[in-house]
Parts: sequence; structure tokens; C-alpha cells
Amino acid sequence: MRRGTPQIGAMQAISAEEREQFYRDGYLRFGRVLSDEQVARLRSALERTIREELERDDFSDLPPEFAFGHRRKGSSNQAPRAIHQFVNMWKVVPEFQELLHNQAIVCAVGALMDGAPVRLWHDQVISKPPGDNAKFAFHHDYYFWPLDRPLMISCWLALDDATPENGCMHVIPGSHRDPRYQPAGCDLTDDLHLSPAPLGPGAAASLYDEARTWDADRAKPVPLKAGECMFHHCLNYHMTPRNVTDRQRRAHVMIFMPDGTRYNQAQAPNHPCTSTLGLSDGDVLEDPNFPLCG
Ligand SMILES: O=C(O)CCC(=O)C(=O)O
Repeated sequence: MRRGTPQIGAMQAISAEEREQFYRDGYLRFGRVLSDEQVARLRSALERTIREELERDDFSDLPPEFAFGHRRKGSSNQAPRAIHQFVNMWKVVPEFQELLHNQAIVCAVGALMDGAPVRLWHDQVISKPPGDNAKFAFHHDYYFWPLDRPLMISCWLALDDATPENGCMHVIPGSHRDPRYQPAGCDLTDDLHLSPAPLGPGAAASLYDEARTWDADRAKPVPLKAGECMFHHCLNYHMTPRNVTDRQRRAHVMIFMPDGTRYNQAQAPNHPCTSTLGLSDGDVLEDPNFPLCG
């Protein structure tokens, strides 16, 4: 199992080769960060959460963003979904909140961010239940986030074995640096991760719409065993194909940002994690909604 080394310092948590690979390819298959017992505990916490939510009539004590991306009791929209989301699990389920202190994950992200203090932008469980899922088309994540700089790093943590057949992550290596994939004005220098330049609000890249029609064979699959994780850069293009098996495909995704990241509404005006917070452009995202991790 990968171990963080906070007492030695975040820079030790990832090798120079891994760091180089992450910034060259825009993703990194990192390895095992949870034991089988920890995975089983998270799965049963998720099952409990889903069960409890389906029995509820009053949702007023849940954060508003938690409703986004899945169906509740009595929901009129029964259309199939590409993915089912449970946003900000950390606010609702203690077993998932513990992951914000997983040293292997947080120290590796801190090292990838050159030792910056690391905050959570949000987390979510994403699942593709058998028979109720579809292809989740190619995209990069930054396009959907109202944040001032493209410096976010996601940790995609498998809660089930993830394979091409049940919809594992598929990435286009290097797309985070390729101008054809990125909005005009995006700074793609070698120091991308240090670049302070904001992107044009919501501007789609030349390949953005076309890429949404592509199939998984245009990309590299990243199969993972339950308890293993990968990291991906917020400008990296990725997709997940339909789960055509009778197996679950659940993942927990934590999205980290360097401390000091600011709100930029025009980039994504209606994001469920910020739309009720009354933020103004330039506000720094901080506690309690965006906690420091470690
Ligand atoms: O898990 C999935 O199916 C999609 C994940 C994804 O797009 C992401 O983590 O950015």
C-alpha cells in the first residue's frame, strides 16, 4: 500500500518520475491507497446513505448540492443517466470525510502541487449501476468549474474493480497541453501548474464538441482494482464508456485545489457547490465549505 510521509514532507510522497509522468500525460495511475477492509467500509457506508436518502421525506439538513446528479424518492425524472452522482459525501458521511485525511492521497497531491496546502473543491461518489448508465462523453473538468486557475487535480478512487467493460476511466494522454483541446488564451507552458492566467470564461476549445462524439477507442483505458486510485489534471480529456456488465462500478472522486484558489463565476455560473454561497468574483474559497486536507 502507498504511504504518505507527512513527517518527512509532502515532496517525498511521489517520485520524480511519477511527477514528470503526471505533467506530461495529464494523469497518473498511482496504485493502492486503501485496504480491502477500508473499501468494504466505504461501500457499506454508501449503501446505507442511499438507503436512508430513499426513505427520507425531509432533506433540509442535507447540503443543497447533495441532491445533484441522482434520483430521490418521488423524483419525476426517471430518464437513464450516464452517471449517478452523490456530491459532497464528505459533508454527509463520516466514513467518506475520513478520506480527506488519507495521507497517501493528500501528500501525493500536495507534492504534485509543489507543496502547496491542498483544499478540497468538492468530492463525489460517481457510479454506473448495471442497466442504468450510459457513455459519459469526453470532456475536461475545468470547463464546468467556476474557479480562477486550471490547477485542480482529481483523485479517482475505485470502490469496485474498474475495467473497460464496466466503465473505467479512459484518458487522452497529453490533451491537457494540446492547444486543440483547450480554450483560447489558455496558458500551456511547461509551468502550466504554476500559471496564474485565468481562462476565457466558458470558452470551448476547437475539439470540444467533436470530442464529445468520440468513442472510447480514441483513448487509453485506466483499469484499477478496488482500493487503487489515479490522479487526473483538470484540463485532461477523459470519458467513461457504458457499463455493459452486471457488476457495479462505483468510484469516489476527490477534487483538490491549491490553497488560494478564487471564485470566477463566469467560467461556470450555476455550479451546485457554489450557487447558494453568495460568492463574488475573486473571493478565495476557504473553510468551512472547502476544507484544508491532510
Ligand atoms: O467516473 C466517471 O464515470 C466519470 C469521472 C469523471 O469524469 C471525473 O472524475 O472527472
